[in-house]
Parts: sequence; C-alpha cells; structure tokens
Amino acid sequence: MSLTREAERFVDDAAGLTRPAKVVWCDGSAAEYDRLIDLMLRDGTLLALDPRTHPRCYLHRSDPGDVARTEQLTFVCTRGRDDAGPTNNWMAPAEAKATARAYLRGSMRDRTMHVVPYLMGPPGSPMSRTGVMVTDSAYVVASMHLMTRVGRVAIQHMRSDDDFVAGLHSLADLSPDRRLILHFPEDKLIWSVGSGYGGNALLGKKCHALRIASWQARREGWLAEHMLILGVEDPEGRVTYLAAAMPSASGKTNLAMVVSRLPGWRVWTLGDDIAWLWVDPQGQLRAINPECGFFGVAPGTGPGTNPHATLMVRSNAIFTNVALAPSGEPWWEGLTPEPPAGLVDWQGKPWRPGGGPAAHPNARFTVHASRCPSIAPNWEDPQGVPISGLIFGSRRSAVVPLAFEAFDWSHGVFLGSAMSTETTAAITGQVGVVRRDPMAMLPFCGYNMADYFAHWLALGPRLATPPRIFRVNWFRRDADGRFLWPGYGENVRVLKWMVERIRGSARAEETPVGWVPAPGALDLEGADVSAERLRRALACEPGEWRAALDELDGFYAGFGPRLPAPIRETLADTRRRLGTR
Ligand code: OXD
Ligand code: MN
Repeated sequence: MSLTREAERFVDDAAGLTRPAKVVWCDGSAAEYDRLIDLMLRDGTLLALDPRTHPRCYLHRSDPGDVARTEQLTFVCTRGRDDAGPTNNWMAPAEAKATARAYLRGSMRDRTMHVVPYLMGPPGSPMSRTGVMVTDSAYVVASMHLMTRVGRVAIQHMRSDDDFVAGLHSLADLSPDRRLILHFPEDKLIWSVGSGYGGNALLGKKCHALRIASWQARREGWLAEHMLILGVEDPEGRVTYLAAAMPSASGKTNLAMVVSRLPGWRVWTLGDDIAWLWVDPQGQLRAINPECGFFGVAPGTGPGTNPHATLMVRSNAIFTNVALAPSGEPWWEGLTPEPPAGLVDWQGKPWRPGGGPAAHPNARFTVHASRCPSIAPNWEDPQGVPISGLIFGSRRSAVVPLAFEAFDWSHGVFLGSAMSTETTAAITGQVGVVRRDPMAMLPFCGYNMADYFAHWLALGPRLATPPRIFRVNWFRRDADGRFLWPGYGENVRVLKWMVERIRGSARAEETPVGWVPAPGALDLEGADVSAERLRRALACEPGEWRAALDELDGFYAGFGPRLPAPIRETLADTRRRLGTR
C-alpha cells in the first residue's frame, strides 16, 4: 500500500530517529489483526482467555507504572505560550522535540515499526479526518484496529498530500521519567514516548480526535468534544439525539448504552467518548463519532450497571489489567457480587479478599462498536445525526442538582465552563479531589480555554434552533454519604424529561442556576426514589452555590482579559440571582 509523499517523508524521518529493525505498513485487514494477536500470544504480550466463554478475547497486563493517562507529562507545544493557555502544560516546540528526541533516538532498535494509516469518522463523511501513526507496539496496532478504521480507507480520504495528522509513538523503555505526550497543533503532529496506555498511546483518540482536532475545529468553525452520542427513542418510535460531556470514568459508557427502565423508551448508542459536531447549511447541529470502538473502564461494569457492555465484551475484546480466574475468564470488581475463587490480580499475583482491588481501578476493555447490542442502525451515517440537546455532567457529592436546564445557549456555555468534578482512576494522581473540568475538556482542549469558551459562544448565533443545554450530576450524596439518585438505568427518566423539554411539554421550575424539573415532571413510575430524596437531589442551595462561584471566580481569573465578557457577565448575573445571603 502506498502512502502520500508527505506521509512517506514522515515515516522515513521517524525511522531515521528510532532506527527500527523492520518497517511494516498496516492494511487494517482481519488477517493482519490475527497475525498481530498471534505474535503477541507468542511473546507473552497477550494471554488468551477461555475460548468457550470468551472467544477471541485476550488479556494484556501493562507495566505496573503505566496504567492511566499521565497529565503531568502531557504538553501542548504551540509556538506562543498563551495559545496553550493556563490549563495546559506547555513547552516550546524546539525544546519539547529536543527532549523527546533523546528518548526516541534508537528506541525501536530490535523492534518492528508499524505504520498505521487510520481514519477518524465514518467512511465517506465530509467530517472524517486521517492520521498516520508509527508505533513499536503491536498492542497499540491491534487496539487501533478496534478503535479506528485502519488502512486504505484512510488514505482514500486524504484531500491533499499532507492531509493527515502525523503521530510518532514509541514505548521506548516505558519509564515515567522518560515519558512525554507532546502535541504540536500548528504542525498537525503528535509525539508520544514512554507509555503504552490507551489514552497516551492510541494516538487517534485523545491526542488526535480531541487535542489536535479541537485546535482544527476552532479554526474551521466546528467542535471536537469529549462527548458520548445517544438517541432516545420514545414509544411512538421518534428518536431524539443528545450528546453528553462527562469527565473520564464518570459513567459515559454506561449512559451511552443505558437499558431503559421506562416501558416503551429505549436508548441507542452512537458513541461513548468523543463527538465531532458541526453546523449544517440549515443551521442544524450535527454529530459524528470519530471512533469505531470502545475503550471502556471495566471495574463497575456488570449486568446491573451496564448489561449491554457486559454482553459485548464476551467475545472479540482485548482486556487490559483485569483479574483472571483459574477458568481463564476475566474478572473485575462489579462484574459479579462475589469474586471467583483462585483469582490472580491484574499483575498476575495470587489475590486474596481484602488484599486491595483484584483488577486495576482503571482496567479497560477494548472492543469494536459493532459488538454493542444497542448500537444505533445509523451510527456510521456519513452525515451524522441531528443533535437536539447537549448535556454537561460531572461527579460532585454536593452543590450541583441532579438535572437542570440552561436559560439559553450562552448560559449553557457558562454552565459548561463552570464545571468541576471529583477525580477518578483514569488519570495518574489522587482520586476524589475536586478540580475544575470545563466541559470535561480540561485534559483534552488543545488550545487556550478562554478562546475555547469564545468559540462555543460564537457557535450559538449560527444555529437555527440551538440545542437545549442541560447540566446533570448523578453523584450527589446525602449527609450519610449515600447517593440521592440511583443512577444507571434510572437515568433514562432524566433523558425522558430532556426530550420532553426539547418538545416543549415537560414542566420546570426556575432557580438561580437554571430550570429544574418541576415536582412530578420526572417520571418516577416504578422507581425506588422517594419524593423527599428527589427534592434533595434537585435542590439548589444558594449558600453552597455562592461559595462554589467564589472558587470559580479564581479559576476564571487565570485567563486574564482573554476570558470572554459574556462568561464574566453570566457569572455576575448568577450571583445577583442567588442574592447575598
Ligand atoms: C478515556 C478517558 O479513556 O477519558 O476515555 O480517560
Ligand atoms: Mn474519555
């Protein structure tokens, strides 16, 4: 298979630096996938799971120091520091390259360099984009096969010789001291060295489809977002499409595949992590999922929380850092109430109850989207789907009500920009600390977030009917630490309220922060939720909000005069509505 001249030049330069023993061009075929799996079974990178219960499923145990995204080692390397903004780590491009070059020099000696042309987005879509990545990890190539469209289809999509994002990935020695995830948006270039972890190493995902794409989207007038896409079908068969931004490991995959507890209502899955959104000539917001697979968090996934995901990973899946039963079946916390006897943990060591988690808290499954029982029939439509509502959700034990709706587009952008969340195991560092996470994009926005808010604001007037914007928080707790809302399948009740708001039929009450479901407006038929607990889940407490907004003020201050005036003004309006005591 031949690449463009530019792509060949990139590959030659990468090989000149990393000095691979062999260079192999990937075609994305099933035979190629099988060859890679065979190779990894032979060299111990993969273990085969029980072929009777889990046909074509494999377990990969990563280096124990390489289990999550490493944000402290992730950089946006724009020429001007302000273009990366205060929320990104920044390094000057020349310095970044000089540092990484030292780690990459000769790093593929004795290894094969795989050249992976990949397409992000459905074949034939005007929104789809190409990447060409080189990597010395067969695990990365096999995962790219599941998560992106690899091979000729990618090359065919190139509109010009240099119409691709170039990605250089090497495991090098996997040392966190010599690990860097570098983005050069001005050059459509990614360098990732020292990690094999999905979010650091599957370059189509966070590096390309979010950080580089968000930069391109701003220049070209569209959005690259950390959002799932789903369709809610009502009992009459009408489907309403929503996209939802939520921080890593906060239930996006569960919501995208939710099994409805409401008779007659069902949810179709179109994506669980990334959405590319644009305004069509009629002024309608549309979305595609640039990926074609799921890289989901295994712990907490079980028949009760996500029956579809539990089924879809029963065949043709690659697991990373889950525990293993003597039968050869994978296991993780939340899969079954009781762990099977004789487990070995994610590092392959015998596991005893009480001895810490058996699966790593950020253990993952990787599987092609077509395996999902709720995958929408139109999930690969090149024209995407029309989006009628956007959801911003975060993980907060207090302050933020279960669900509410923004007053209008710019208020919704403010609500997104004001998001904070409690951290999870998807990133290396402390779990459970509250941090700002505007639009769930803090780790993924490839440019100054003040400009990002301005870009969002500017999109509003281009929309004939701007989607409604909603804020949700499934994670609010009572004084005893118990969740006020049961979540999971019951979240469909909130989706139904949103669909009815979009159609103009559901009732809501005005609060200082937005429209909250009116008493009786959330369908609780058959749910085990008392009216009193729901009231507390939905309450807007002015005192809590005032304190939260003071903290938000400090965050906004970091952007200086670059923060758009409408954001500052909406904060002031919200304060006025909340009163002073
Ligand atoms: C992911 C993440 O893997 O957000 O999707 O970390
Ligand atoms: Mn994600």
